[in-house]
Amino acid sequence: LTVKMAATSAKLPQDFLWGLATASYQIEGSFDQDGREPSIWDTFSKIPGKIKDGSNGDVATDSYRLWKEDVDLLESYGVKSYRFSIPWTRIIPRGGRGDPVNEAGIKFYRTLLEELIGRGIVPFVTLYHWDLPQGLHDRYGGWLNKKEIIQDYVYYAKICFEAYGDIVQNWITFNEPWIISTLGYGVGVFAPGHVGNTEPWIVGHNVILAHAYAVKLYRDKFQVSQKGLIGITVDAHWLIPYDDTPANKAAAARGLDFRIGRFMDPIFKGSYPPSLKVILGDRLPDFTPEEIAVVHGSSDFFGLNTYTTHLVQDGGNDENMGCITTGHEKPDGTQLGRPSDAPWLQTYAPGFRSFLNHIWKVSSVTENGFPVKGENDMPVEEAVHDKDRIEYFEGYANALLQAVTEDGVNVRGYFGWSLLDNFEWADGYRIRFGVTYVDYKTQKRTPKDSARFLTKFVTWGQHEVNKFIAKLFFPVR
Ligand code: GBH
Repeated sequence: LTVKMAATSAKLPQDFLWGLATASYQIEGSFDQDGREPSIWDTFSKIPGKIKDGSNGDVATDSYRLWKEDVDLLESYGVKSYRFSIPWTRIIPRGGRGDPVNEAGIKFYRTLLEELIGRGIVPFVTLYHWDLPQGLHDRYGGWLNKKEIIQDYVYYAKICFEAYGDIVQNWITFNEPWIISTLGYGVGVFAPGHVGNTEPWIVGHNVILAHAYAVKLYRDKFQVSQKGLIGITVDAHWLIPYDDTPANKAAAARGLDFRIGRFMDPIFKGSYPPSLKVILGDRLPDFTPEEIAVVHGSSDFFGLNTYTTHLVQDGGNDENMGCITTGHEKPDGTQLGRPSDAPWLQTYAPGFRSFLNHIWKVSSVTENGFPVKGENDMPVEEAVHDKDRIEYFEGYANALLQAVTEDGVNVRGYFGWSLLDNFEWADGYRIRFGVTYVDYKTQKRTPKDSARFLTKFVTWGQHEVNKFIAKLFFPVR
């Protein structure tokens, strides 16, 4: 296996975190064990027609039982960090601040965290990766009910800070608020499956506030002693104008306003991007002065999940993206990059470098990965030779190195998606993102070539940086 490094004198920060990521509902299974109650994804995935292959996360990769095997894999891959999510439904199964806390759930993640730390793997914990307790949705409308949901989310966060904050130094409040609000409450392809053009903006607003008040609590009560970082992760494709026309250039900028500025501008700049108001008018909620004071500055880092680049043209009526149309086909009819198994994703590493430069404050790329075309139809012996995924990671990791070493962008971590093939939401099990192949009948895990590639890349890169740092990355037990 050869590893081509663009920047041989790579200087990544000493504490740069190379890692892999997962999320609870996509891997855990054991949906009714140890006191767990349903989330909106349990309910949604069981509605006929919502998941392409009719599957759900009842078993997934069985990681609630096989978690130790997964930690073995992480260790064998030599990653420095593991990003996973804690499901609210195992901590407070019915969700509310008056509902019982589940000791079995608390204990499970404590054990997992201690195991990771014992093996020198830094945990990066997401508090919410889409699995809202169904109880809260039924009781008061979940994310639509500002007054209730903010208090319940902050209470849930508090339980986690208390239970794990002494050993968790990296918190992500929310994974991808655009997906939560827009795909869940507007387009309806994700849980809870609502369709409409008002709810997404209310939900997005409430998620920002829940995030901000949880961060305030962390900073007021925990950060001084626990000394961790807390922030939020958004998702976006890098957007390039289809051509040089002013309308398409403006469309690309507007698309970024709607996908990430919608969340990151209130947090980093103190207000929504003006382009939102133009299109949404009164449907965009306002922050009170007291609220915006809490929201502004409420993230210690800019978490970014990004997989691909889209070409943008002005027009269309998809107001969720600011009335733009996107695709991968260039004006000359050729494709931007290599197609994957998911229609929305093509390889385009130069776009990644541009994106990192655009968000010069970026602190952590919290997801980045590739489903090889046709992989699900291959036998395992073939699937593990995932050349296209290696090419993808190689291109993106080198783009990252260049952004840091040549462009001076401050990137602090990189998490490949994903440690395992897993439940790919509405696509079910048909699309595989893992660097580890999972046989869903036996739950046997087989490392793919891309896992070994990442190990080499990380090892080699650190070795070049400086042998001492290499030791920090791979603590000898
Ligand atoms: C990440 O979201 C998620 O955080 C992670 O859980 C997931 O497994 C990973 O992506 C891979 O998809 O265009 O209508 O087909 C990234 C944002 C959200 C982009 C869903 C693709 C597909 C919806 N993704 N979206 S659609």
